[in-house]
Amino acid sequence: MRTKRPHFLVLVAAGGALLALASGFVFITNDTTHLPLKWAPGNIAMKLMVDNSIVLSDGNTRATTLQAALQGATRGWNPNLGDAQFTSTIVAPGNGSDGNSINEVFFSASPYGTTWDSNTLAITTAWYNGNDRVEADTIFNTAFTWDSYRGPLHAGAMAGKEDIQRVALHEFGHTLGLDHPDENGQTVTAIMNSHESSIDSLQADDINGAQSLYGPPGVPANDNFASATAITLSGTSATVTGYNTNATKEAGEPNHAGNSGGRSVWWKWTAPSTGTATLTTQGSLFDTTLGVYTGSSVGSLTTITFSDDVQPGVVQYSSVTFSATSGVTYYFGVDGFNASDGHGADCAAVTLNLSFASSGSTSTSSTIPPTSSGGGGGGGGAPSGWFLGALGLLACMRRLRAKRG
Ligand SMILES: [Ca+2]
Ligand SMILES: [Ca+2]
Ligand SMILES: [Zn+2]
Repeated sequence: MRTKRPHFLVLVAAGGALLALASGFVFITNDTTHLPLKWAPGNIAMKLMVDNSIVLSDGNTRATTLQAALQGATRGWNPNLGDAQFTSTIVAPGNGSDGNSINEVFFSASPYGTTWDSNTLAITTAWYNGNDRVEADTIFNTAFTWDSYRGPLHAGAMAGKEDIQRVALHEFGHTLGLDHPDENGQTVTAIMNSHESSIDSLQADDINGAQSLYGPPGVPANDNFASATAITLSGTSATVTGYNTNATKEAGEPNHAGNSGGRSVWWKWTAPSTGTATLTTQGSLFDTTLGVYTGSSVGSLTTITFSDDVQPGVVQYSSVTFSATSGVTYYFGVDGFNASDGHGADCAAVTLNLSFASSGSTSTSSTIPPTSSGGGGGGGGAPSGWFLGALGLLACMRRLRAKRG
């Protein structure tokens, strides 16, 4: 079902297995699955319905400064994204349409018939289908005087002028799926903070956030079974992270959890003794599948166990418990669920959590209950470790408030 978000629910990484992702960045999420809303791999086409003739202070037009924010080799989002790329088309200035499956950027005095909050510079809409973003329009507020420049905000000749490019970098971060760190309990230097500032370019936290959704450029090192990354326990547990963006499925590779998948990555672990191992993908940012195998080549594996969703369609991470034998190497394949919607397997940052309880010298055949994954928050049926909070109506970048007396 195609849905327009009535408001944003956002999550922050909180404790336990999520620590590896606990930076400032936060995501726009699906209310049911609590997973980030992101674009399927491929191009994100943007229609720039803005002026392309008047030259601004930095030599750009409105259209080309927006293109620099989207695609610029040094300043734009594209060079940082692994499996998605913005494309853009410049057309005559005009007004977009809400819900037409076209990503439109334009200036308006009344965004889709609503009244601007006086401090709001721009907004970005969010339509989604499942965990997939399907439309994002960005609208700039014509109540402000717009230019394009670098450096300090409103300084010198730029007094009273807003910088289109830094606001665009922020809004296109919303397009990608990022929300406001500062309004979600995070203190970090980021273009994604809710107020404009002298920050005029993407910061490390912004890039880390986007790459957790779209991966860094390139193919993950543990794409192939033969290149599985070894896991070493620290005490009785280990948490490892990676990406399955731009990963592939090999010839002869099994379907993990019975799903065709298509973007698998691999880890391996040799049991230090005989006991019970519990493995989950909790903290991964997409709908995972997980398989545990033994064997020496991808085409002749023995399946030990597998998992798709902890709660189908709701809690979409995977969890298995299996009996491990001392000295045996187990292979863990993590793939994305392939919903056969033409986008292939889901993909983003992977978190894999392993815990192990040795049965020791007094081993019996009794089953040791799986240990619960760490993490705070969580009440009311929400998956442990995810923290939810509510925000206002639309993603926006607000103007600095007037100086207090
Ligand atoms: Ca539209
Ligand atoms: Ca693979
Ligand atoms: Zn914003």
